[in-house]
Amino acid sequence: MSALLEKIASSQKAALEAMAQANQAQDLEKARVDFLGAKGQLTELTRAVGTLPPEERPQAGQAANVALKAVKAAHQEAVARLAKAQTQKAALDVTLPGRRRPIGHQHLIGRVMTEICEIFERLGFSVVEGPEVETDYYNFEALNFPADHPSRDMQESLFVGDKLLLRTHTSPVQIRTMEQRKPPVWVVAPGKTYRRDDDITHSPMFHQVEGLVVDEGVTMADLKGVLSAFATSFFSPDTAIRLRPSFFPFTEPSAEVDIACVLCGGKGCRLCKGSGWLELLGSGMVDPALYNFVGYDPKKVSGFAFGLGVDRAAMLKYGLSNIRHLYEGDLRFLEQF
Ligand code: 2NM
Repeated sequence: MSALLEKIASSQKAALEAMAQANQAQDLEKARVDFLGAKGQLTELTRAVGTLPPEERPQAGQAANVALKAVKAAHQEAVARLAKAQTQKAALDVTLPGRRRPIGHQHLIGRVMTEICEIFERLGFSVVEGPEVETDYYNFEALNFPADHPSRDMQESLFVGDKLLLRTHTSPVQIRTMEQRKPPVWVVAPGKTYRRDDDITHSPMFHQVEGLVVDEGVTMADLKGVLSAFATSFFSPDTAIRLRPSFFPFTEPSAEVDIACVLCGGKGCRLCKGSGWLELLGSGMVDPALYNFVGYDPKKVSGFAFGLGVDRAAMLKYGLSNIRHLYEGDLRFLEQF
């Protein structure tokens, strides 16, 4: 084999390698000029075929043509490969908007608590707050609880000291308010409350809104009117209420307030256990004994009070069967509100 044939073969090999390895347009262009340009290696070798003795020319000419064809094809292939990489890069559109992070929202309990307070504010009440760690005096004594009342027991309440406990209701806030203000008093006290309770319908920490109205000439009719207005506003405009006799140490008389069942409307179903009614809150006329603790004159003023479980109200309004749904932080539950 002639020396020229060998040179053509090795130049073809080098050209194919350079084309295949080119990852940038300018590398590819350099390889094209080096091998296929006017003064490129393969171009020169092809030209050199004419200087061979006539009998060697056909074989060398054919080899040069085959080499040129193969290297040109490799060049085309490399051009296409680089163009494709370029469009893939362009597919990353940096002007597209970013992925949105999900935004949270206020917890169902907080929202219902706010909603309840707003209803009472529209009725003329103002919102008052107080400490969650309370003294025995404000939590029990001034609320007319006898010394041997079962809820004063360690089994029922969460004590943090001898005469200090986590408040078992927000009523102490009402006592503190009466100490500070003269009648007329129209207040609601929302907040966290604590009891030694933990089952499917009880949580050791729960939420209450308690209300208190004290003025001259306040009667049980006012109590029923206010609580009826609340029930129709919170549930639906046709929600009926009824008062059932009950007992609380701080009210006399006392009444449990029921609403017509939110599920069956009063016909009787599984939720209301066939009665047509659901217990919503406790209430009553403030026991005059309380006025002596706060310096009000029981002969001049009268009032009513009520206590509403926010968790329970939320469960009734949204048809929840298990109080734990409110406290487990499961997004599949919370995202529905
Ligand atoms: C209830 C039921 C009945 C109540 C009483 C008072 C206070 F301090 F003013 F006397 N606040 N809340 C009350 C009355 C609470 O909860 C079931």
